Amino acid sequence: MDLQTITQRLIEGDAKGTADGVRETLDDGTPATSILGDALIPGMEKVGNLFSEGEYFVPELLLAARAMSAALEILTPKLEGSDYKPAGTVVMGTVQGDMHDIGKNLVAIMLRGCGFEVVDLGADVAPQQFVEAARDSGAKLVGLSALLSTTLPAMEATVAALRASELGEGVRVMVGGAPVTDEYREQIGADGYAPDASSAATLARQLAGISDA
Ligand code: B1M
Repeated sequence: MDLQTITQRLIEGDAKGTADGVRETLDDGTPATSILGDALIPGMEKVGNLFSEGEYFVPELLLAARAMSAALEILTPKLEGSDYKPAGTVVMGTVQGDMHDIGKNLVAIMLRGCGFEVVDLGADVAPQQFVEAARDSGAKLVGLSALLSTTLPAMEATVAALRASELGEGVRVMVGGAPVTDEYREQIGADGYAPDASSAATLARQLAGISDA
């Protein structure tokens, strides 16, 4: 099956068709990273554009998100299959007020794939929950995701809560998500920004002091 057919099924919110297409394409020998980057992510981008243009509404977004989750369930073991050495623990979550978790889940998959243990707090996570999870797990790295411009202040509040806690500067904070920029990262005092899941994995290794050289 060609990748455009998978993209089309995702845009139509056809979870079973998307999952069947992913399975078939993997069996044909297409790499999981290509199915993700060349079929699924462009599909979600198109869904976002249709929503912005008033062609799609929340139910269509939900159907597409469900199809994406079905596809990721199949792709996850392939994306995680890598032989990096253990790299430490990362606490991950989408910030308070924000329910978008697909991008955050992808970042978590990539981090696990390059050897991190990930404590995934899910979506709509309060600043204090990040602080407690970092303290309890001993993580030296915290990853914050935000997809709404209205939840960027919650990202800033989370960085502030981590800095004000006993963890202080001892924990490194990485941020990402569609409305986040490196300029914003600097403004809120986070340590690193990554625009996508694969650069998030590279950044995490840098922040954890692991050289890929
Ligand atoms: Co909503 N939504 N949504 N939505 N949604 C967006 C984000 C939006 C851009 C759509 C649009 O208008 N074009 C818009 C935000 C506008 C803005 O704030 N600027 C929007 C809106 C407005 C809303 C609601 C307010 C709609 C409403 O109710 N009227 C509502 C808010 C609910 C809430 O959160 N409180 C809402 C709801 C939803 C659904 C629940 C229906 C669903 C989410 C389901 C889910 O996640 N389980 C949904 C979806 C699916 C989307 C779009 C279509 C797709 C998001 C997605 O999954 N993208 C989105 C439009 C778009 O993004 N094009 C949209 C695919 C994913 C792989 O990409 O998440 O960007 P992304 O993650 C990337 C990078 O950003 C990066 O790596 C990832 C992988 O490469 N990254 C990181 C992400 N986190 C990172 C962390 C890192 C590093 C990199 O380090 C820690």
